[in-house]
Amino acid sequence: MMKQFLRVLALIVFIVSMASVLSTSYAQDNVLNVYNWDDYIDDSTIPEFEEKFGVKVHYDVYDSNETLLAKLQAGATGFDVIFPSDYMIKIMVQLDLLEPLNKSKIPNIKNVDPLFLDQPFDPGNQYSLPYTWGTAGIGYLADQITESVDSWSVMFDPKYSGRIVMLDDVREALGAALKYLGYSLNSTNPDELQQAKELLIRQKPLVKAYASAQAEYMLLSGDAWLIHNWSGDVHRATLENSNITYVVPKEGSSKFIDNCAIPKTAQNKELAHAFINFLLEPEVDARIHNHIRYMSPNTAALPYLDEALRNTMQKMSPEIAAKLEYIEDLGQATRLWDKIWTEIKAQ
Ligand code: N2P
Repeated sequence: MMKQFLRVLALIVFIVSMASVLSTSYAQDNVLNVYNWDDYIDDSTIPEFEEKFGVKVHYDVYDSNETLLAKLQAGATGFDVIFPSDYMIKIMVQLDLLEPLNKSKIPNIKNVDPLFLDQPFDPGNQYSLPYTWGTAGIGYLADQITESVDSWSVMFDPKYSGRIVMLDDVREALGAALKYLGYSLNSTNPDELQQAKELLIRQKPLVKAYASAQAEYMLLSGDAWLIHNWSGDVHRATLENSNITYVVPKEGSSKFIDNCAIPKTAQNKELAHAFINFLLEPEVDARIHNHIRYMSPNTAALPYLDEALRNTMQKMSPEIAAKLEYIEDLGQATRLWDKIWTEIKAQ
């Protein structure tokens, strides 16, 4: 009797411990942690991936490259797929934070327009593949701002005090001020940077908020009339309010390519590759871009893109396009930029 009881007990202990071993490995193999920019995916891609691959995706968002970098540098190991911009890929490679991609696991690379491959920030796409691209500029309410808007000057006009929102982003905000002053947005010249700093300090009393993710909603609610923001976020807002207009100022601005990459510390590199490959499926890519309203670097997705979005992609004038710059790594000057930004924010 006693023996039989012990045998049953042993069996129960065995089953419980096997179940916990199995569920641990299940948890590791079947969970993908994605860390993306806010508002950078449609609603069906994640559930569709979860269903197709029988996995669970944890999805979290950030609103600047610097936030993403700080998280990784602070030792966060919970991310399997991230979406740094061009210059941030370069910085992360230098800091040895990225895992080389195994291209044999991403056959959909064939769908990517070669124009967006092999860029100076990642020669040979060893660590990254392009996800989307766009520009920074000004989104405004055309029913409130009746003058023609073609220059950064509106963002410094006291008439619009309390209605102006600037990106909460060191590279973009200081970069816009530098462009308005006629300098490169990658300037490391202390005198030029001092002028940009003074300009932003003079502007500060007019600024309602420094905001990135929320700016589009402030424009939609009418709390802001002029927002410094990225193209897709403003274009998405135009679908809800046709008074909203996006312009790239004539002095020039930033352009970017945001990319999929896998951190070195990722826990599930296999699934991370599968996810990147999934994002590059033509229909998936088109559905995402039809929603986020940024530009797609995926040639195979073009036939599935909304016509309005395709037109936006072709619309930019060559003169303005020539004045756009990619943000670049500032090297040693990063400290000076950060110091200036902190001083502006502290005003
Ligand atoms: C999306 C943010 C755009 C990213 N909300 C700019 N690199």
